[in-house]
Amino acid sequence: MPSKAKAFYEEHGYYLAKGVFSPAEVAVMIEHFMARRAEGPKPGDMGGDKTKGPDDPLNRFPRMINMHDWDQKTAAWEKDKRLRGPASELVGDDLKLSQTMLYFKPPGARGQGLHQDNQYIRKYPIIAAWVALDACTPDNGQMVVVPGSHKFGILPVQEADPKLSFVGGETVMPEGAKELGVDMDPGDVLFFGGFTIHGSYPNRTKDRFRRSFICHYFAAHTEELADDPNQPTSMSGLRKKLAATH
Ligand SMILES: O=C(O)CCC(=O)C(=O)O
Repeated sequence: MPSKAKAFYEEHGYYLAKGVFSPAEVAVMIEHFMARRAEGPKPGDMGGDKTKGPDDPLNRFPRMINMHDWDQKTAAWEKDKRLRGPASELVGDDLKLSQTMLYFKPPGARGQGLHQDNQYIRKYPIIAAWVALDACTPDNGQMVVVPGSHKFGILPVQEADPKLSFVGGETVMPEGAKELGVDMDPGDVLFFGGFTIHGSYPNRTKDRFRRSFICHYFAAHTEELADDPNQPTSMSGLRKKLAATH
């Protein structure tokens, strides 16, 4: 990894590594995960609006989580030195796996409201390695980051717009936050930290998936994040607050 990468990551909260996986490797991943998806439901699947059935594309292609528990290929891929090596250097510590995920994001699928991963995972530091399996552009709901947002620490959460986001919460944007869409080619990897605001908008294409294989790692030495019930900074805290007030 170039030595400038760590300085960039520390300044901006993310780092884009180009061409980490070859087109042939990406093709193997796509074929593998499409076949596993076609097998039927898997533990922890997260789909779309259940009332819409197959009309919500995310019910046909739900997000997979923690495939490494039941899929040997995922268990090997999350250990790939090209993911773990830079992630460890960027976070400045050894790593432990937190979770693996596969977003299929088919044509017409909603995105995920902009958030910080530490709003879900309450230990820090953590780092994500987000592997693009398709070309990612504004049209198909590329990743969006808010450069420098990691410097704000953990931020409050609010309800997300259900027309745009398949999950219910999002970050309350800090003053002056500027979003940046990240163009990626298949095989590129986006590394970002647990405080970095990121997410994505819907896939507005008719025929292009935006698939991504994602590994989240804990640093070996983590601290717990506390929450404030009056102004939650966690998704679970937001859910509790909404249940009490709705
Ligand atoms: O792929 C997306 O749209 C969001 C992914 C995400 O939030 C993550 O990897 O932490």
